[in-house]
Amino acid sequence: MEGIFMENKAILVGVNLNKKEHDFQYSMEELENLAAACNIMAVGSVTQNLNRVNQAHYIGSGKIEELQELVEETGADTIIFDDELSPSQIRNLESFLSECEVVDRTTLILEIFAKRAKTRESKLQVEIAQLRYRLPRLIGSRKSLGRQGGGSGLNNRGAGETKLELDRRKIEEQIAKLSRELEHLVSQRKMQRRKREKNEIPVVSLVGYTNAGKSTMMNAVLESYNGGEEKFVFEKNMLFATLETSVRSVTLATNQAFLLTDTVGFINKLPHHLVKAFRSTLEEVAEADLLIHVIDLSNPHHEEQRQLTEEILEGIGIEDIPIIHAYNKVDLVEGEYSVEGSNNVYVSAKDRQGVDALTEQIKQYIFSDYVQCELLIPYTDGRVVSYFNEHADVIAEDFEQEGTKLVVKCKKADAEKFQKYITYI
Ligand SMILES: Nc1nc2c(ncn2[C@@H]2O[C@H](COP(=O)(O)OP(=O)(O)OP(=O)(O)O)[C@@H](O)[C@H]2O)c(=O)[nH]1
Ligand SMILES: [Mg+2]
Repeated sequence: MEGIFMENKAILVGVNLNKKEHDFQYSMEELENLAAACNIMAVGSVTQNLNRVNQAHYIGSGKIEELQELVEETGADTIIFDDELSPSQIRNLESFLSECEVVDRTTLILEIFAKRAKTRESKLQVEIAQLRYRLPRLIGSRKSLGRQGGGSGLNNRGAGETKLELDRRKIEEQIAKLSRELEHLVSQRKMQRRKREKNEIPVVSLVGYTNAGKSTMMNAVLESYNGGEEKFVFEKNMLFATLETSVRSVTLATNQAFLLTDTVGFINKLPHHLVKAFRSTLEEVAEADLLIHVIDLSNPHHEEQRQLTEEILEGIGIEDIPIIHAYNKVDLVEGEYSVEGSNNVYVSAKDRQGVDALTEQIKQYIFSDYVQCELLIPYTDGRVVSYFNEHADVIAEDFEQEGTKLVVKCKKADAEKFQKYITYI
């Protein structure tokens, strides 16, 4: 399937609104990466400074001519716009540029998500987002409708060619059907989660911009504390390597356990259909006890990426959860580094550098209700000693005449539960 795109050559088009030069260049670079992730090679770009985009065709008419010339020169077959185009903008542009397929940033992101989705849940989420995006764009767009099977296929893939033949009502029915299935899966997962809550294991979620190193960080922690016994998660230098949330349990040397979750990465101009479709995945983040915001310090745009991630988190209603900023990839940063703000740790997930410092921070947040106490447990209650050995950080163990003397750091709740054995707190 991927072969289809190999020969695709595209021209990237962007509008620099109000001359926000820095952001703009970055956005265009990112668009090129998104295209590459769809196996499309950028062979040129057309940009325009505007105070607001052209309602009818996004860029001005003069620019369209320039674009046409560039298409002829380069033999490009696809034109990619850096912003989401309205249905009528796509239609108008296609009538000017009849030889090319006109797509936008959203199409690319949806395409990448469709390619990477593995579980039934994420497949459903992507398919629903694709159908929602496509629905208004099918109407009246004779060309896209007649195109299935031909063209580069960007508008036709993922949700399946046959669905393009469906009329609006049928697509709506399809969205409803898939949404019901998704809801069912989500409610199943909620039940599992509730079970976990009963066990009162704290949950720590890794969040952040795509490619920041969340999955690598997860693997670094797993390797350090679980001896690599747990299944590692997929890490790769590509946008949106992770689409599904993975949960692993981590047990520290102090017997303190927590669940660590790896999540989907964010990106600038994340399509709103996708945010909506991935809401259930993101909701899981909202239930975490602590967030580790992974930031790629080696990326010159890390500050923008940090802000964007925080905005998305706010957008899904995450405000009260404590956050640790884990500045990652320090091995790539030359010279001194230090970023303003509190709760910062500096790590190289790849080189396993700073992982201990990060876990120390994690411990301070999620195990803050631990207390140190001394207990004397009669030999007849040996099971209590076993309990503390499994659930607490045992600092000292002595065998005295009356029983086992333990000095432990344990949960407050445990100290209360076994109060009668406590000799000193
Ligand atoms: N040099 C260096 N590279 C790193 C470090 N951490 C991660 N990487 C690399 O960065 C790339 C992305 O890492 P991932 O862990 O997949 O990133 P992610 O945040 O999970 O990305 P998504 O799943 O796409 O959101 C991989 O090629 C990693 O090897 C680091 O500390 N130093
Ligand atoms: Mg990942």
